[in-house]
Amino acid sequence: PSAVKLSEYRVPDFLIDHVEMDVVLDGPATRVSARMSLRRNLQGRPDAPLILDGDDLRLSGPLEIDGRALPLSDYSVAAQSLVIPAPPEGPFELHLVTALDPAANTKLMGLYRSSGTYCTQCEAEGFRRITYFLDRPDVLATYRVRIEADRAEAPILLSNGNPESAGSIEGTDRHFAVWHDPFPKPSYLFALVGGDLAQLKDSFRTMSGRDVELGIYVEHGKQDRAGYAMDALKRSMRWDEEKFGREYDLDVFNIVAVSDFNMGAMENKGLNVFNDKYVLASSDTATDADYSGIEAVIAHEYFHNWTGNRITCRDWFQLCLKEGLTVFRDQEFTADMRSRPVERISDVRGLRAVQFMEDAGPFAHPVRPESYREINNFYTATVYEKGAEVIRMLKTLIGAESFRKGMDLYFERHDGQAATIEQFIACFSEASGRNLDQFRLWYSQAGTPTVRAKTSWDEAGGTFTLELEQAVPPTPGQDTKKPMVIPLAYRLFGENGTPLSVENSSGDGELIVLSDAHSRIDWKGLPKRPVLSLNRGFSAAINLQTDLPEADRLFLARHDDDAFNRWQVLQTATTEVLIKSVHALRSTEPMPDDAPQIEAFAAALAHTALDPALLAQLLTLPSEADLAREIGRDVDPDAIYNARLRLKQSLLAALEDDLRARYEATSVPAPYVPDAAGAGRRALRTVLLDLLTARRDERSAHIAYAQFVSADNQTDRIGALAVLSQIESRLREDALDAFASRFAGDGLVLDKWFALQASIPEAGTLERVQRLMQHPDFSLSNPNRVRSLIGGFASGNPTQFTRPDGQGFAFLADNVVQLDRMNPQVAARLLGAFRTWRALEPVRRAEAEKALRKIAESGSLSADVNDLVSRALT
Ligand code: DPP
Ligand code: ZN
Repeated sequence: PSAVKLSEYRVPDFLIDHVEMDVVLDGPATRVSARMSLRRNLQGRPDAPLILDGDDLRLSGPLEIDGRALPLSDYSVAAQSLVIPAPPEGPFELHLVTALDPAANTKLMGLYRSSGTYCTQCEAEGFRRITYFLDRPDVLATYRVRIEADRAEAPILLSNGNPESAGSIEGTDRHFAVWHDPFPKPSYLFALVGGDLAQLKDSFRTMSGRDVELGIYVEHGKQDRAGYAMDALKRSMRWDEEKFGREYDLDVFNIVAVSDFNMGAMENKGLNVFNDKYVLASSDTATDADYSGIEAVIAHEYFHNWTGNRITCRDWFQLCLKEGLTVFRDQEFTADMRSRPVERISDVRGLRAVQFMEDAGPFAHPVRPESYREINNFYTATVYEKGAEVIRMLKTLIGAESFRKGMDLYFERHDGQAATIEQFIACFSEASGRNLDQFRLWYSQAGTPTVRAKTSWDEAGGTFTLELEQAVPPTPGQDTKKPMVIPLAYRLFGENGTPLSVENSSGDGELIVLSDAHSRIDWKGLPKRPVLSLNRGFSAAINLQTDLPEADRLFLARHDDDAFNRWQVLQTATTEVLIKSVHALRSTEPMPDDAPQIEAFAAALAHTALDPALLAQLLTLPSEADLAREIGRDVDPDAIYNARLRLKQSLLAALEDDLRARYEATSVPAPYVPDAAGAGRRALRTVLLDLLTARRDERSAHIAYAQFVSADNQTDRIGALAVLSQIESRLREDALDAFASRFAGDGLVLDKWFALQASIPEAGTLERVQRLMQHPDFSLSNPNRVRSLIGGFASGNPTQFTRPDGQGFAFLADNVVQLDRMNPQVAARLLGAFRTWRALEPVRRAEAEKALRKIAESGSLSADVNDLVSRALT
């Protein structure tokens, strides 16, 4: 398909104000009747024909306009569109009926069945697979939806909005329910569910005293796993009132968990549909990471009610308007619910591991792209996570007070509208009185800016000087870049770690706003050279290169009152040592001295007052992906793997007694509580276990196995199994077997088991993965299983996916081609593993290219896969 361009946006020629739908759920004979109240848009082209979008649709019966059948000569219909060249001039009602077979819908877009439950997914362009429509986010309509189904098969019938009526259909086993959504919404927020589901009920009283009924619907027998999600929902509702003044607006809020879902969850108005991974949790089945994932995704989808639904996007180029902002909001929520510094560290780890990689490779694109061939491929870390960083930088730049004023203005001014980034930013320039034109480059320029910082000290004048230099690397389609607005939070420390309060020459308090390519800042009248802590809390989403002397680093590791930067200093130092080791392993250079790392780790371990969650972060080495990104070119994943293992082994050799003592002191007493404090201690325990077993020998296997068998919760169990699975041993296979029989039939739990095995850094893993594809609990039609096993191998196993013989790449290529016929979105997602293929050393790079070419040449590909493969190869 040809590219859609932002510059070619045109307002719709027609508008739809209201839709009456009647959906008869009846297996392969499912029918959808839609009556749309249409009118010409006075802003549109006066003589334009009416063109409705469709995708794979079949019309059942004639088209009617205002109750009269339209002659066949007056319209043309195809699977992808319905055209009425000369519709009535005044407002009219168009009625059409489509015939659907939801069970045959393997793309999981539109109306489909998941374990028998009828459900929908319409973002971005799924509604056009249900009926012909103006399926674009700037066409907002109210909906009344009648759903009819067999009562035994689908006792639960849900749609958006408030319930209006329900009843039996006399003389049959069937029943119906009618839902009305009074808030105009774009079609991508439409949802409908019909099935036999269990319900968890609760209620919430809003800030103005209205009672809202809350419901979470899950498979029968799983109600007791939905309690945490319900609790997270109520906390989200309260938090949005307190922090953003946002109140919920319908009488009911429902969440339905389904097991086959392309994404994490979907924010349909009043009826969120979730991947069950982000709803179901119990101490026996879910890890702390699962619990915090549930908390974050429940909050994220709920927050969309205002940022996404009440104010939506004008077009899909503006996706970050709702996603970046809503990720920012859910990250703030998590920071308030848990530990702020720990949340920041883990968000930044995630940003660097995925978004920075994306920004540095063939898939790089601006936070607001300007062209796309398949919008599904733009639900990316750049739109979501970098989009959130842009909001955070905006807040840092204008201050919390102006930021809140700007948000209030945005809600007030654009409620009920489909808005743009320009309109959003205008609210903040008005609220702050600041010109944000240059700031908007964050939306249009791709690539991660690099900032080089050089410090100097003039003893005689008592002047400390910081010279800054920024550059944004070229990215596909953008060869040259302009300087960005980069907000750098900083603090100067004097002796003993006391913060110094001295004005800098740019005068912005403890904030430097770098907006030129070069800049120089002076601090005058200082008695001694201060120590600079820069980009505190990762205030700007950049690559920062500093020339901090070793002594300053040690000082900051000890005294910085910004926990993020304390972590960063240690990460940077460890990264440097590991990169030197990688070079040494690939040459005849001597191995670097890791004594400073050992000393730093020892100091962290000795710091008993430290939050265990923070200590866990401090003791976690930069990941293989982090190191590959820092190395940037000619990457050898085996050398990276060995360098990390070697450093862990020297840490163990030097600190074994301390590590063991701390490990033994860190057990968390039962019963399991999924709170931040317990999660932090458990995270630390597994990080320590990983270090304690770094010799990877039989004794190591026994230590990990002991934690595995004694665990009374899934976090400790899977933590131990993850460590054990890296050690080639009989015990590993015993533990894996025990886990599989304990959780047989529970796909969600077995996903962890699939992913762990897929990540084993051994030559036999590819065969193991192929064997596991035959496992009775694996299925290519379930996106979660595919992501765990195949995605786990491609994205979680750097040494085996990139095997120099090319078999890892070829395996992925074959599966992408096969999956593409069933579910293009899931197939395309897997290609993310190729985002860094060009940075590999030549042998692996050639094999990666071969695999990509094989996909490209394999015939009829979906738009999704075709788009990514051709971008990867450009
Ligand atoms: N809009 C969904 C979300 O990010 C994804 N389709 O919440
Ligand atoms: Zn979202």
